[in-house]
Amino acid sequence: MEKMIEKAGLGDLLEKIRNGVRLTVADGLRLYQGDLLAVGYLANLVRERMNGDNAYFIYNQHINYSNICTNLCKFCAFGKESSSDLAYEMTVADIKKKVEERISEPITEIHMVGGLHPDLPYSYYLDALRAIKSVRPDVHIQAFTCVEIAHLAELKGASVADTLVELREAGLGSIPGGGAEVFSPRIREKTCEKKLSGEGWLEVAKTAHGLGIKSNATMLYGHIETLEERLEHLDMLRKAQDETGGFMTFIPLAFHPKNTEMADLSRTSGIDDLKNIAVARCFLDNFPHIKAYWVMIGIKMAQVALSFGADDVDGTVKEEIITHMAGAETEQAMAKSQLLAIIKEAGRVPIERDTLYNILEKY
Ligand code: V47
Repeated sequence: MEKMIEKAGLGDLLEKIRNGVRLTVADGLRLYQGDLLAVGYLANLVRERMNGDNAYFIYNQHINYSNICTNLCKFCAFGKESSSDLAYEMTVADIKKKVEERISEPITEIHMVGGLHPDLPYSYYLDALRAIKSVRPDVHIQAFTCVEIAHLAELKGASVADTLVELREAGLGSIPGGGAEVFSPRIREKTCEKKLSGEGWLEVAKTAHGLGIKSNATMLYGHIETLEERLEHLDMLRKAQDETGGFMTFIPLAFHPKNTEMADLSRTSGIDDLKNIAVARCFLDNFPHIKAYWVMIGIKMAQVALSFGADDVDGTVKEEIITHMAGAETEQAMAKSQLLAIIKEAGRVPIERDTLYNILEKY
């Protein structure tokens, strides 16, 4: 194996990784450009050092309360204008019903995000959290991306910190990683000019961390971003994590072009999907977990990713909408038995976790 790494010209990075030396942005670029198996081997070293053979999953439910959105990002097939035939919005009673419908299942997390709705009042979001908790008092609610949190603070007319404190009192447990896209102003200008800036996204995340609220981070790759812009994004995340330690997981999100304004682009390749996992694992030395989100890269690729740096495959999900509107051909839900089977076949130990990575059951 080491000969293969040498042959791939990555011997010095093997040394760095073995000695726990932080990789530079230039090192990260070489990994993106390097041989897949060599990069995967390096990522696996880090993965096994940090997480052993553990492969985490969660029994969760996704609720997308509304797709009505004022940002209308070019890469998104989910967001709609309120006048669109495809626009929808759930009432708080609808949200409650969604939770009640699956009350017999051992769900430990509700993942709830939506568009930036122009009219819903601030009270709606508090009521939605309270309604979920009224049905499932013990469930962990991971809700509202940093972009939504900034919007809610504006609606409330208060600081992000005060808004987060109130949301937490209403039931918010942690913040999902969406809305990060690619932090580069060039990419934001071209694909999501109305969206909160990269700095703004990081400020919300750091404010949450300061209050003890954990969060995740994502990167939407495979559209018009350069490798340098990916590394710049990862570097900004790594610096923020050095400051707060509040990120749990990094999730690379594979761009799905169908039904978006960027539909002329191709879907990501298998090699790029694995490289994004592997480079992230090597570069983000201060992120405890790297998630291979099976909804976006497919269950087969997520399984292989467990040998390329990933230690988490997300979970049962159920009723995923955002990626499926953009042409995903994966299932919209996964049975726990299937998750167990694919993890075991990959030679890893399936660990059912809660949102904060407390171990619920080892299989
Ligand atoms: O913010 C939008 C992305 C995100 C497309 O934190 C697209 O554990 C691909 O962030 N093709 C929402 N991606 C999903 C998300 C997420 C999912 C699962 C787990 C977690 C977590 C976070 O999806 C959006 C955006 O970046 N997205 N459109 C598209 N066409």
